[in-house]
Formats: sequence, structure tokens, C-alpha cells
Amino acid sequence: MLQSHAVTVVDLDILLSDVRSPGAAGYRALGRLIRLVDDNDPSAVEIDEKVKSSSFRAARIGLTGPPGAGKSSIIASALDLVASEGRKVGILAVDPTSPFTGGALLGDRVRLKGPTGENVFFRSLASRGAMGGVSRAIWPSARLLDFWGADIILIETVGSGQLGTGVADVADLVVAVLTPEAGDGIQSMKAGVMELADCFIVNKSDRPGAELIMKELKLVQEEAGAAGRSVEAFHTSAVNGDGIAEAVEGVRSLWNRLNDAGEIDRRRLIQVKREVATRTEARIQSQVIARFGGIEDFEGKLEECAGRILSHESTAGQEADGIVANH
Ligand SMILES: Nc1nc2c(ncn2[C@@H]2O[C@H](COP(=O)(O)OP(=O)(O)OP(=O)(O)O)[C@@H](O)[C@H]2O)c(=O)[nH]1
Ligand SMILES: [Mg+2]
Repeated sequence: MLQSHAVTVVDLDILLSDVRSPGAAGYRALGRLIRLVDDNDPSAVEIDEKVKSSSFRAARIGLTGPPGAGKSSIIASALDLVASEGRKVGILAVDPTSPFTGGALLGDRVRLKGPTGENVFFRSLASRGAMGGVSRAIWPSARLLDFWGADIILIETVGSGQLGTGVADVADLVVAVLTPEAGDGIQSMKAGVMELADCFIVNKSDRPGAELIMKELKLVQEEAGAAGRSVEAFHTSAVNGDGIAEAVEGVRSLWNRLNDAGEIDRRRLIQVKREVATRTEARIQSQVIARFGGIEDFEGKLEECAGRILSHESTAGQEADGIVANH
């Protein structure tokens, strides 16, 4: 039997008012609403409509970097500071795939937090292959966190050689997390880092090689400086909390500086444009698929196209034009 997540209008209103209530009930309601938007449930459009007036309240900070760099550990360590100030923190982790912890580390820490747990909401989302490592659901999920009353939204994404480009489409500010082990990698990352990272955290500074990578970062900073951008770097050791307070303070004042300069507003304009463009593409794609009678028939059509292309009768561009013209 098909399982439906459909929620009636009345249920939605109850859920939304529960989100604003303190403690476990609010947490549970928020979790249910995020699941609905993540599943692209028919109610997702209405949920978004009902929470739109509180969007963009919280500062959105993206953390990206190679698998195992310590992104989750840094967040867990920073939570001790931020949540204890009575601020509400929402965390969205996209594809937490740590070979060490399978992404469980942060979820476990948040669950273990006890009373501060009420100020911290954690949720992982699958990227589903969308836009360079972030899920489309991340935008409405962030708006639900705004509605819940988050002061800060942390978005963790894995970035490989080039940084996870998608994170800049949802975050106001991007923090690149590196480790001493990344030594050789930094040259190859440079192009992506230059464009995307607002600041660096060199984590695992308890390990050998931290000095070397800081030196390499100096070069990156100088180049950025020549291009009129300043890129700060912090040393941390997330396992023992060293440098975390400085990094938190640094990121906080950077966000404030960007905000004062009108840069956060400018970036949010870009984020919203990206969301509309991404949603438009998805809409058109699903209309095309529906026009062909569903995903299986569309796959059949693609197979026909592939046959013609491989036998040199047509090109991929011509086939795509044909599909859209038929649409
Ligand atoms: N020595 C040392 N180990 C650390 C430090 N920070 C994190 N680790 C360890 O590195 C491993 C990976 O940490 P995570 O926080 O899961 O890394 P991540 O970047 O979130 O990993 P993914 O989500 O898979 O991309 C864990 O075993 C941590 O205990 C650090 O500062 N020093
Ligand atoms: Mg992680």
C-alpha cells in the first residue's frame, strides 16, 4: 500500500503553531515539517507560503571541506559556546558520509545535549545528486528553521577537490575547513577556494603539518588581498576545543562586517534567484516527463535518442530540442 505523508490543512496549522512552542513538541513538529518539504510532499507549497514572512531571520553559515576534515566536530564544539548563550541553532548536514562516524557524531552530540538540546535542531538531508552537493530541500528547510526562531543556521556540506559550489547558493558566508593532511591539495583547490571561501579553518592543528598549510594559506590570502578581498584563517583543534572560541568570534564579526557593507543582502538576492532558477528547471523537467507519460516512458524515449546519437543520426542537442519542441 502506498504510504502518504499528506497532511490536511488543519494538521498543518497545528504543526506550525506547535513549532513555536518550546521544548520537545516544537522540535518534533519542526522535524515533521522539514520531512514534508524534503519529501516534496504536496503540502510543501502551502508550508512555504505560511512561513514566508519570517524567512531570512537567521545568519546562514556554510561549512565545507573534504570528508573527515572535522566539520561536524567543529560544529559540535562551537555549539557548546553558541547554544549556551541561549541562542537557537539549526544545523542542516547534507550527505554526512564520514567514513569515521557515518555522520552520527553530530547527531549523537546534539541528542546528548540535554537542556541545550531545545536550542539546537539537527537534521541531515540527502543531496540526491542536486546542484553540486546541496539538496533542493535545503532552502525551504532553512526557512522552517527561521520560522522556528533560529538565530544561526549552520549548513555542513562535503566539498571535494573543488569546494562544494552549491553551498554558496544557500549560505550567506562560506567557511572552508581544511586539515594539515590537505597540504598538497591546497594548490589544486585554489581556484574554487578563491571564489568561494570567506574564511578558512585549519582544523586538527594538533597534528603535524599545520604550520605548513597556514603558510600556503598566506599565499592564497595575499592573492585574494590583491583582488580586493580579505580572507581570514583560523587554527582549531575540534577534539579539545582549541581555537574554537576565536573561530566562532571571527566568523560572527565577519558576518556582521559583510552585513554592514550590504553584502549579505546582495548574496541573499543571488540565493533567491538560484532557488527560483533551480525550481523552474525542476518544474519544466517534471512537465516534460509527464508529457511523455511518466518516468519509465521518458526513459524509453531517452533510449531511442541514445540509439540515434550512437548511430550518428543525430546529436544530443538536436534530441533535446526535439523533446522540448514536442513538449
Ligand atoms: N586529531 C584530531 N582529530 C579530529 C579533529 N577534529 C575532528 N577529528 C576527528 O576526525 C574524524 C572526522 O571528524 P568529523 O567531524 O566527522 O569530520 P567531517 O568533516 O564532519 O566529516 P564528513 O561529514 O564525513 O565530511 C573524527 O574521528 C574526529 O574525531 C581534531 O581537531 N584533531
Ligand atoms: Mg560531518
